[in-house]
Amino acid sequence: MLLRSLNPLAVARGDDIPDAVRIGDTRLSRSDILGAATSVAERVARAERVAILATPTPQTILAVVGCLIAGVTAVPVPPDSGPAERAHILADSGAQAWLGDHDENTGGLPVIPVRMHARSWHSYPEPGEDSIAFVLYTSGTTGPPKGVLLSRRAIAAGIDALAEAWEWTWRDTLVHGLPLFHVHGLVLGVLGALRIGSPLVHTVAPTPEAYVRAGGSLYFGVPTVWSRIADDPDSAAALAGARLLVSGSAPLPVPVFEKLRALTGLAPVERYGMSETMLTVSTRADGERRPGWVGLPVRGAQTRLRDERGEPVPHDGESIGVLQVRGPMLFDGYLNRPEATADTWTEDGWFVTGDVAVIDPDGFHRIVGRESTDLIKSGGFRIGAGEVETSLLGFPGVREAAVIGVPDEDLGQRIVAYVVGDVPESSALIAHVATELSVHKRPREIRVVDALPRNAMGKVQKKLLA
Ligand code: MLC
Ligand code: AMP
Repeated sequence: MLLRSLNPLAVARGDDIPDAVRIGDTRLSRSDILGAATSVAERVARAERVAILATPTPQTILAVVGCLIAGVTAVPVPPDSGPAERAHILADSGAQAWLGDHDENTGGLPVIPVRMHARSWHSYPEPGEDSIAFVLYTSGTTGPPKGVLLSRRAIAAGIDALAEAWEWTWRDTLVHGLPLFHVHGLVLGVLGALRIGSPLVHTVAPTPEAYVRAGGSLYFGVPTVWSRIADDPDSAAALAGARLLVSGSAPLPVPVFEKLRALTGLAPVERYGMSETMLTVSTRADGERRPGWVGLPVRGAQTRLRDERGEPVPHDGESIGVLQVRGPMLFDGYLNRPEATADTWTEDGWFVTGDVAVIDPDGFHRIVGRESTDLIKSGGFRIGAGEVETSLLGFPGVREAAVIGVPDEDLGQRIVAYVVGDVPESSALIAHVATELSVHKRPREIRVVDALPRNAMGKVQKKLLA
């Protein structure tokens, strides 16, 4: 029973863990986390949903764990989100309080500070496994981000399946420096470590030097992080003593895989996931690691390919289809969006990922790309073209805007905006998006054009822009 609990502190080992979490200069033992997070729980327990300013700090971890202990749904808010994005997240989620520091964009919510040194030892009953642990906001092709509802059951199943695939135990020290408002850095990267009982070193920023200094056995990164490490041979060589280097959230380029293998002697483990599905496919610690391929369905997950008419696509290693998945780690729908939720499920109960893939006869998966060009992955962040276009159109003088992702060595894809209108300076337009939405959603380049290519129906033909 204890092991099935999502109360991440109810791990298999009963003893304290001295450095359960190191983040920046702060070290927290398991009992520090339990005492301080339970004190948070006491102050939020009467709320249903609370927003958490998800800075890469110990306070964020205590706030999240406090919500899990109390059975309150947590809504992580990206710390660099601008007024438009933040207002949307707060209004759409219906958060009743703001856990974290005061700032000018707390939407009038009561602010509950997270006190590092407060302690409570009250014991809360384990909430039901169907209760919603998180609303995670993620971009769609159009419109503002949607709130993904993740249950305790989904999170526990997702973490346990990966622990099995990666042979992840309390003997590992996990290292990463990823943002604390997504599945990768927060759900897997913090709750995974706490549930399994493996100490976590969060490096605040995912730089090569910080990864080396941390001296762990299990490392998480998005491909941009691995590509920067591969370009820094001394840092890469210093990771040779690790057990597993895990890459995900975007495709790991084959040359980066090969460079890492040459410099560290370790072939990276690649895995595939989504905010909506946790991680469903991965290469295994004890299995083949094939460059450019993401491996096999994890325990409990199933996958299949369908063509545009919904017909089966053979798993022959060559035929391309849209990947559909199912399993206990999937989300419970988008908050307040029954139609969008229904659109992503087939009648027979599979989730349509929107990713195009190939499956070989041994069940190995290769992700070929996204079905829609309007979902961009830049530095591992998912960004909807529509959201950025709406922001650009709000800038005085901009009459039309079309946003695409173009290949980029460092970021995987780089956001480029084509704009029609009287635009003063590109930098003003870039800063407008960076401050209104969030910094990683800003175009890296603005191209002012006389007209956008449109088809007979008037629809912008983005393929011609690329
Ligand atoms: C630059 N900056 C600006 C700016 N231009 N700020 C405001 N306005 C402007 N116009 C500042 C930034 O604030 C930042 O400052 C600095 O410049 C660098 O910004 P950047 O170039 O955007 O960041 P960079 O260092 O390149 O980031 C790379 C990265 C990041 C890899 C660290 O992309 C990242 O953290 N990616 C992780 C994404 C992730 O976790 N995805 C998981 C999704 S879950 P400062 O001060 O901050 O340095 C998922 C499921 C699954 O996908 O499968 O896992
Ligand atoms: P997000 O919602 O931010 O979790 O983004 C999910 C998307 O990231 C997926 O739909 C994929 O397009 C992409 N993705 C995640 N992991 C991988 C991977 N290993 N290879 C290729 N794409 C990936």
